[in-house]
Amino acid sequence: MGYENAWLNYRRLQGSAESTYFSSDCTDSQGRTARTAIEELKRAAREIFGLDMQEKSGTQDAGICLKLNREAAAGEEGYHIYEKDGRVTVESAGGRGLLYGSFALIRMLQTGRKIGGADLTEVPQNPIRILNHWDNMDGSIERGYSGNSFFFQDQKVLVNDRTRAYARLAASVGINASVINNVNVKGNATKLITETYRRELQEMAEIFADYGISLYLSLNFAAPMEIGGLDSADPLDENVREWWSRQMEDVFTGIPNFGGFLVKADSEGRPGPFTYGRTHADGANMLADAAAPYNGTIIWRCFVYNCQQDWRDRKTDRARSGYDNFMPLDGQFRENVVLQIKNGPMDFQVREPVSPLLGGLKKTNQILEVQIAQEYTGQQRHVCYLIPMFKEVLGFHTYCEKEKDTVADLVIGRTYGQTRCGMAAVANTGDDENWTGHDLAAANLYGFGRLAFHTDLSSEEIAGEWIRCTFGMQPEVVEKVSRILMMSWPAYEKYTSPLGIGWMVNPGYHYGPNVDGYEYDRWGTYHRADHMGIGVDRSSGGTGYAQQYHEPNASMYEKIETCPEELLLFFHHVPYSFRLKTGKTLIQHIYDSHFEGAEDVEKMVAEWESLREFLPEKIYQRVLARFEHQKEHSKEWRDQINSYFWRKSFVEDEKHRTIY
Ligand code: GCW
Repeated sequence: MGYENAWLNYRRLQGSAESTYFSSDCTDSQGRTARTAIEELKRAAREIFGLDMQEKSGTQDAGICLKLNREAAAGEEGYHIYEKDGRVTVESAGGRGLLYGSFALIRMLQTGRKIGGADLTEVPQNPIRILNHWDNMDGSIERGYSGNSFFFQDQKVLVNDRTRAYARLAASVGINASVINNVNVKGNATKLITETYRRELQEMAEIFADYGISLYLSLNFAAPMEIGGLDSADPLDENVREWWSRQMEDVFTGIPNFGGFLVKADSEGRPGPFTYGRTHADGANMLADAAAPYNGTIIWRCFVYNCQQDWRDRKTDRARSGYDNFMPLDGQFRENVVLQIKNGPMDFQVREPVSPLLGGLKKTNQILEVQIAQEYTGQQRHVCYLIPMFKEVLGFHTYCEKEKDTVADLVIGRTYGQTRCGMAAVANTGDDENWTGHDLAAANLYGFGRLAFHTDLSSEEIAGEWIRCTFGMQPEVVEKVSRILMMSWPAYEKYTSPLGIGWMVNPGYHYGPNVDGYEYDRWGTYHRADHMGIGVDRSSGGTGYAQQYHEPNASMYEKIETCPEELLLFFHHVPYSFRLKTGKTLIQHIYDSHFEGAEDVEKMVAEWESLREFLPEKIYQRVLARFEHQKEHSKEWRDQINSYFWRKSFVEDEKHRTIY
């Protein structure tokens, strides 16, 4: 199946003064990413200006010059773009910087920014900017809503022109690392570290390297037993350590530009160090010692919780588990271990508090893990632009230090000076021709890359860039699609939540309303609604989760009066009669927000319908079809949740609307 160019949709610019720069280019770098950059500029010259760009040798007077300067202040991945006397220079200390700078130069054209007089320096803030693909060897994708995998099919690794197209898309927004297989490593995926798939992975790694992307793999902690013939995977067992050392040497020397491994252990049935009474530090450090000779990185996920919980038990709290498991290990991990921490303590719900591990850990490398695969946020059948959520997380003050205490400070490495840290996104891609299922979901993939590169960018700026690159610069399109994106996350929260309650979904699928879907399950996913009220008491009198935060956050969450209202029911069990700051009772807020959410979808659809004349009919119709579904489905959410709480509380809707 073919694929489209997503935001690299270079469209003709008639009679633009900028075309003078794109008549010729030159570079003094022989590196592969500089070569890639030159090819990209030529493609832009051709597709945007219809020009056949001439390459000049060295740094002669060309329209565009990619200048490698090892002393450049922008560093290896940063770039300085400056225009003088009719020629524009992209300067960097490294090949990745020249590539990112070239994409940035082209983005200036796509977004209508003038090149003349330009003087722009950008240095990526997050050292690691990584995509996690939960792709399986059979070609399926766990929590994938955009078709099948383009990395695997029928137990084989795929390397083809789509591999290069993927690397080009990722690099265009500054992604520098990618994990191609599911963290739930099963069956043949365990063998990805062996000779079985070596040739294809070498080919893929070479293509990734052309775009400055390091290939990573998810590994199976039980591999020594499953493919190594050992009878243990105990990280303190000498034979196991030996085995991993040999494996790591084989992989790191066999696959060029290989970055390291992502590990999900002792979680949801995956094997790990707990099996042997060892800690996660024992497990991670064993792998880190084996990878250290190659400067390999071990990314260890903190998504660990006791998934055997009894729903009757009100003391066990899944939200506590990340902190309880990993805080005692702070400072025990090797320098080449990075803990990957989900933005919230539960599991990518439409709204969660920031994980207290972020700001809790002071002596451990950290990566923030967010999910752009919309597992719980509409599965790319509902539009839900998540960058505003990520901005809230990044801007959250953890009070771990007197200053530089935000999540952004921590994962950028500004707080404690780490360099092995950054941001990860569970990817929303697949082999659909538009890459992301819903055309508007590409804004989350684009946005994650741009935000990881530059956490100070606003959600609106990112949306505006993406819209112009994807749909062109027609003002009405830019204005209305931006309005749709910016209202979509709040709308989704209104008709599927309220106030920090998640999990009201069909078990397993995580789609569609089912208020009690997870209420009696073993996963710790409860709302505890009764005829008087709803919510989970996580204050000291309840599970005590609120106390895992630094002051003043702990005290803020501890009390109903000071708890931020958007998380009120995550931290407290609240009577339906409770009056919110709006003066509304909680139950009236539940009714109102669900009616409003469904109305918001009607507004988004109307905005989109008014753009028909400005959009390619195929894309217009493709998005409209999803909007039609979202319109009906948001009403289903509204009516099921409102009816549930009307029947539980028997409190009339003050506006006497139809509730069933
Ligand atoms: O969100 C949950 C998903 C699982 C996923 C797990 C994880 C890859 O339901 O499908 O497994 O979290 O993050 O490991």
